[in-house]
Amino acid sequence: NLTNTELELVNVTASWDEGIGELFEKIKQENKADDPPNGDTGLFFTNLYVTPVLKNIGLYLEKGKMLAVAGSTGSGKSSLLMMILGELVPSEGKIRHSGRISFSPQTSWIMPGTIRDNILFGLAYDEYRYTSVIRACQLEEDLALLPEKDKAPLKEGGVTLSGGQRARIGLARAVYKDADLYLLDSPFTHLDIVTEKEIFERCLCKLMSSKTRVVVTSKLDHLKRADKVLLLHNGMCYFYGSFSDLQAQRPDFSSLLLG
Ligand code: TTP
Repeated sequence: NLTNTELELVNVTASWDEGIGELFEKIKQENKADDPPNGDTGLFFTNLYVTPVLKNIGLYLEKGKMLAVAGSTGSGKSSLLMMILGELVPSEGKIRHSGRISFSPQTSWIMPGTIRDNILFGLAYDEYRYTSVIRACQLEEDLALLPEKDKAPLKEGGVTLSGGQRARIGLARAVYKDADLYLLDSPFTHLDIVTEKEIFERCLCKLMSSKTRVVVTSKLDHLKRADKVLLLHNGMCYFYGSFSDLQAQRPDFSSLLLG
């Protein structure tokens, strides 16, 4: 029943090597190869061994809840978002979500145009919505310092953004868009600790409180505030559940968040 569930993944496995699953099935049928060794979800055939980027991941997220996806570098966090987006097709398992997705990539791209154009990104200007997003993403002060405010042109001859400004414009764009599911890939890169804390509170927790959110972040404070935590390790689910269960079941978990 998906009525109150916005996102569901059932035993999902995926590899970036395109079509390798089909290839394996073909080879396996032709050669009657054995199944992979015990408990190993890799595709195994003599010299062909492909390690999936995500292995047997299962989760569900209710409408309006926040899932924090944590794990060391290369553990598959971005790949998980790409898979929910449909960019990475699972070789096994099922993914279900009920609607429109707004995605903010790890590195947000800026198109030629004004700051406002870059936030609206083709959508109609709604003053209340726009102002709320600008405030929640801490962009008010940045804009106040520019003579042309949010009409300042970016790129050629225009304002050069700092990494943090770019990140916040990317986040503002994703939040401004109305969607059923928000996928935010490391939205706090390039931000100092104070700004990160403010934006997490004001934007992700308050402004987006009724939204279904999947946020890639390994910050302890964020994991504590999220409704669910998925901790990935080498593409596998090391833990999935509430933060209190994480502390109880995986007391050593913080060692996985450092890298
Ligand atoms: P990621 O999914 O990018 O891992 P991550 O998001 O946990 O890492 P980071 O915190 O550093 O951002 O990468 C997992 C593996 O998948 C890695 O070997 C690179 C590979 N990969 C691709 O081949 N293509 C892609 O588009 C992505 C996103 C990852």
